[in-house]
Amino acid sequence: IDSDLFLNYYFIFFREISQRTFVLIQKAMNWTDAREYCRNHHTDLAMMLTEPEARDLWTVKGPHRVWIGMYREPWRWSDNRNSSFKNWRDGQPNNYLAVQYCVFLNLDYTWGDDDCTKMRSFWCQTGDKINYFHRHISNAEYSEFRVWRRNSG
Ligand SMILES: [Ca+2]
Repeated sequence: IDSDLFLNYYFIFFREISQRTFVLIQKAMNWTDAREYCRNHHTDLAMMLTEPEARDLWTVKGPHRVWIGMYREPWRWSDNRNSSFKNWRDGQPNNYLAVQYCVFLNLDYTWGDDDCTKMRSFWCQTGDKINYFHRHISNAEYSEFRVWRRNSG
């Protein structure tokens, strides 16, 4: 291998943790199709495991009764995580007619359980995912990077 050519093959590696954002999708879909849509176009249906996470949504107004990423049995988030945080409206979940296995968000951000086949708008979330990527760097950039590394400990 020619040494000059060899020295040009440096790569820099990045790890990026993107911030989560909630995205309202104003298309009516059943819960399962809504989840599929979110996974294809974003990350997943919206999940809020703690009150602070739920509050991120309280600053925006969505329509009434929008699917979020919670279902059962037992109650769990779309990616199978569990959380003690719940925000049920009084009297919910009531599993009315024994067909209510999916969760929607009311205008006041409380939750209700409902029939998963009902067609509703839904909240997706995007981000909250670790991305790894790399980029080729020139010999000169590599030298600079080494200096920067040395100076930044
Ligand atoms: Ca209900």
